[in-house]
Amino acid sequence: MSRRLKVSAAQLGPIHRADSRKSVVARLVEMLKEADSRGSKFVVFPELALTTFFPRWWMEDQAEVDKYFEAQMPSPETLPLFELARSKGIGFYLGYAELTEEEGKTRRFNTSILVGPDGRTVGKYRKVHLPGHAEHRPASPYQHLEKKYFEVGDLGFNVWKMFKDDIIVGQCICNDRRWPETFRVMGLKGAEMVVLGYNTPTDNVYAPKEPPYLRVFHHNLSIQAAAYQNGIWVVATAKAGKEDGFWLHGGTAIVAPTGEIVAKSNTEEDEVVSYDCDMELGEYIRNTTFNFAKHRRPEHYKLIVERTGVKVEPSN
Ligand code: CDT
Repeated sequence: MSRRLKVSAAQLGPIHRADSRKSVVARLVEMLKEADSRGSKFVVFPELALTTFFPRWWMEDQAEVDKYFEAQMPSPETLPLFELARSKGIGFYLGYAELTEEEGKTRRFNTSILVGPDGRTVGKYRKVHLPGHAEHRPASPYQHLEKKYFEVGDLGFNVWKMFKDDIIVGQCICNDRRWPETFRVMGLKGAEMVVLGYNTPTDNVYAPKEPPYLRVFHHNLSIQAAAYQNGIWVVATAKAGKEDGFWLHGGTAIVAPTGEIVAKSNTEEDEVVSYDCDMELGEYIRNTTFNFAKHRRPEHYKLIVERTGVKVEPSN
């Protein structure tokens, strides 16, 4: 019998500042029910799926910032989602802002978790590639303050065995998808599927001349290349639409190991996108062109881990 996994990407439309956690969780619950009615066993929700994308605002009062964070997961507000998923035997990925006390220190991360079909959290990831800036830029139409509100993730890129067929699942968050290193590390750990959520502004606040169509093109380019170059399934779920007056692009997509988009959203609202994934499809890619053991040449890749930025070094 072939190994298959029916997944659903549960795209969220806008979540406004005034929206309560309870109302958001009710939307997630509705989408999980829809995914269940389609026979999905895995649901992928977006990055920071419980609140508006708050890093767009400069806030000086830490108590105000902390209202967007979760000190507990599941929390009383999110418990209905966990309970429903467990009762249906569905696993899920959920992004949220994590507030934690570790070794007497308060820490804040942009986090995602993988929850198994039995309701247990099997894996946690803390975003590594934090985009944006840390200082207030009053002249900018909005901020992108992930570097102010979050620490760089400290858990690395890991994979977990999930579901009855022990499918090897990895996770990352938003901006991570633009970096090939993200997927290659998980590919080297045997990932068969990588899931992620994102909040991507339709305009590039750092390059206002970049047209919106290029934003979606770069999103697709990144996840399609990652899927093909590692022979894996990629599920990427957006928070989309005009949120508190600021536009986030949609483009939720399920990408096959061939690099082809096999299912995608066509709205910027709450929308469930599903696909029945053949987990053997990537095998021929992982055994031929991207047979890592046979063809990789790490002795020529050392700079990738030794150097962060560019230093011009012509050989002539
Ligand atoms: N949330 C997130 O990581 N968004 C970034 C926007 C980059 S532009 C500041 C992304 O890569 O989509």
